[in-house]
Amino acid sequence: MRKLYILLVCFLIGISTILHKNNTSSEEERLTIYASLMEEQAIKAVEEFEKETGIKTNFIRRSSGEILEKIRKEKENMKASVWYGGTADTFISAYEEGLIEPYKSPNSYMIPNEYKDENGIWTGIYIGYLGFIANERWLKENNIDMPNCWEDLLKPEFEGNIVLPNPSSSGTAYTIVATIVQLMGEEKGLEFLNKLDKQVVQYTKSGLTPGIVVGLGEAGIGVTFLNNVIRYEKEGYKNIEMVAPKDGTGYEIGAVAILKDAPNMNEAKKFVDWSLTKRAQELGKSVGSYQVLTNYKAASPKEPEFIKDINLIKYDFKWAGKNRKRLIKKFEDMRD
Ligand code: S7P
Repeated sequence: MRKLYILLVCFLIGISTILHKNNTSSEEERLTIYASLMEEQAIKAVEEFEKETGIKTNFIRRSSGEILEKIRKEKENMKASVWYGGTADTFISAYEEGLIEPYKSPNSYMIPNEYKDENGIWTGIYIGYLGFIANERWLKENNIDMPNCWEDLLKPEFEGNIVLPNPSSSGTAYTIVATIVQLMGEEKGLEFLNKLDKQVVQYTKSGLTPGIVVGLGEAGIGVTFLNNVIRYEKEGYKNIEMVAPKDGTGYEIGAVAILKDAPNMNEAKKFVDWSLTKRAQELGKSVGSYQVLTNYKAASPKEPEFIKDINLIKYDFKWAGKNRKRLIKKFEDMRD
């Protein structure tokens, strides 16, 4: 009887080891992607990538700053292999902390130099421009003019009516901070952000949210990437309008990169190669993403054509990436 009992225990241990191994290997076979672009765009991308290559994937969508925080924690045991979408300066900060494995894709020749890092730390897949979104009905009801420049946001009529994303979590928000500091200088820029803070009714986790809050009429004014406003208009928010600040605005390059010591390195490289192709970049349009595309062969959506009239600053991505931690700390300290 005792022998039988021991045999049964051994049998059960054997079965559970086999099951565990199977689970682990099927998890390892999946390419894990952290995405900082829109959820719908990430879904579409992984579906098409799987169809074209047969490589199985998992993905998690989080704001750029949240992904940075996540990979910091996972540094000793990297769980994901690719970071797909989100603001390039956050990728630069990640590289500075040893979290990115540089990779120069054979397809990066299709991406102009100004949209990629020369050493392959990150490669650009799209471009988005910062601007204001306003609720037209709110402006009319309160007889207020659309703000046209950053200083306008400090007008008394906007007090308690502005919604911004939070730079600790959102790449969009950090683009706002870095734009203001590059435009006004550090001291004046932080002074401006301090004054602006007094006007803000809500800081959101993601840069996508201010547009929705304004569209719903819960706040009068928001700051976001203008491609999101185009999307919300198309989704049926009828009372919104947008403008890029006349005194100059910043922009994002949405990037892709491989994480340091990541599992499935070969598959990760295949994903990066794929994400730079004309076909992969053009998928965004089909799910409501209206960024300008970086592949010179790809047809960008026609909606953001107004950008030719935007007063763009010469946004310094390297500087922004290297100063991210320091500037966000200053911003947080200032708000305490
Ligand atoms: O996909 C739309 C988009 O606006 O989302 C990304 C942006 O980083 C929003 O995420 P955050 O929460 O990090 O601000 C942009 O890269 C992209 O254009």
